[in-house]
Amino acid sequence: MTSTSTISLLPQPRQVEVLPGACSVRRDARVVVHAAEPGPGAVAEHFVADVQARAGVHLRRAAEARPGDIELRVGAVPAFGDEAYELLAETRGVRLTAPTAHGLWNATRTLLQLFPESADPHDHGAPIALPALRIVDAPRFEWRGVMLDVARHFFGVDHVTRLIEVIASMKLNRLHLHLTDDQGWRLEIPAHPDLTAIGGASASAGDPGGWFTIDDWREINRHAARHHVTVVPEIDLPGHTNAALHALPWLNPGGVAPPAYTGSEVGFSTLHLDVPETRGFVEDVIAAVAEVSGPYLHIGGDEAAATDPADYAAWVDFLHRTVARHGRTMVGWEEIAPHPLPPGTLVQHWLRPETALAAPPGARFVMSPSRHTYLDMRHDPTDPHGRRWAGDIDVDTAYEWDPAGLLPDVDDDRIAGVEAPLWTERVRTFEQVQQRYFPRLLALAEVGWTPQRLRSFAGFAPRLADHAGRLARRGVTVHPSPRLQAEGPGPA
Ligand code: TNX
Repeated sequence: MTSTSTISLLPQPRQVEVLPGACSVRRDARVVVHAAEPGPGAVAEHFVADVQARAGVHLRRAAEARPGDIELRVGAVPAFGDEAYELLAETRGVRLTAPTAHGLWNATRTLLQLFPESADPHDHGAPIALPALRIVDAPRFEWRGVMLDVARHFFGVDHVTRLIEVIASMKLNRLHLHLTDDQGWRLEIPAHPDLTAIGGASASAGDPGGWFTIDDWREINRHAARHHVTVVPEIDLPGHTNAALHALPWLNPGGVAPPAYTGSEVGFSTLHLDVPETRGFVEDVIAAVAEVSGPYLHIGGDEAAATDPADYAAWVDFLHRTVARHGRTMVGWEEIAPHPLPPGTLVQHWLRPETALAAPPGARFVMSPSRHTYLDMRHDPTDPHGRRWAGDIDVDTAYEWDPAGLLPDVDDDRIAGVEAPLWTERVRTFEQVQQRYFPRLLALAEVGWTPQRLRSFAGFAPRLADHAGRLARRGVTVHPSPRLQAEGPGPA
């Protein structure tokens, strides 16, 4: 009989009950979907491709289950929310149940983690052995995010789609792309082609720029949707706007454009509400982004030190009205908090709890405390690439915090979730992007998913070492944290 300690799932599910016997999936098992809607069918299709890639086994699809099959059912489960699921692996087959396609997706991610990594693709006879168990699971938070700053250094569609695949395997479900900053503008806005043609050409350290066309953007959003990840576009306003001011001289008082910026200072640029073209420009941008994006629109709002404080209040008012006109939920960095905001606005906490806490009662929080989630920080003193202003963040520091503990008197229902930002002033290659994310995103995935009472670093460490190794074997670059080596076999 299997014991729970040999089962290595990450993030840790709410309930895992080991059942007697064993579950084996025959190589002629079929994947059966009981649902008329396309969502569950697409999850099954994806799962078939994942099993092929993982174990070299081609499972077929079927409409009626027989013993030994893997069934996906849409139905109620004894856990809360849209993303909940139940996974039953027994001698007579595997059954996944969830109220939504997203829940079934989560169930298939868990099931894939139960598959042996070493299933021999040439062994056509032997069934694949899984532990027999029942899992009932649901996430603590709905927002489990990763941010990539593509403005300081640009990373293209291939890199972003690969990142989506990796984060989705650990049930992270938001990808926030920081699309604009002083150093570059990275999303085509059809009404203003110079924004990208000129504003997209530069990057930090004088490195090459780049940008997403609208077609690229649609492709990223489609790829993300297939992986049950929601893309959150950020247009940083009114500060962090040198690239726009550089590209479009008429946004500047006096009409003279500043030069392109390739340094690492912040807080020196601003758009101007008293330049008559500014509002129309921002409306064009928000309309264009809303048209090709999902339910959220992040308007930045951080570090607007060059914006007159009275103007800043007018900016927040203008931005939330504009975003609401397009039916989107506004997200902004915590600096927007001390201003009137419509209910449902998401305030992203990063630096000062007291600033975030000034938010009106209807606002909710995305927790990105720099001390635990800023992945541009060094892992540890052996890490040559990281920054230091928020302290070293090794994987234990990334793990050992409670999102509900940081804002006094705010409880879980006002916390939408967690997000780890990666600022890229000094991150020049996709290899370095991965090295900054991993293994720390494995910690974030569990912070966002697993209830606090079920979490301890001691319980996490062996699973961390195991899953960091799995990532490395999939070709993902993982920083060789001392915490991995201390706990057993880490990445090769
Ligand atoms: C703060 S966090 C910033 C970014 C920088 C980052 C560097 C936030 C909202 N703004 O503009 O890139 O620090 O660590």
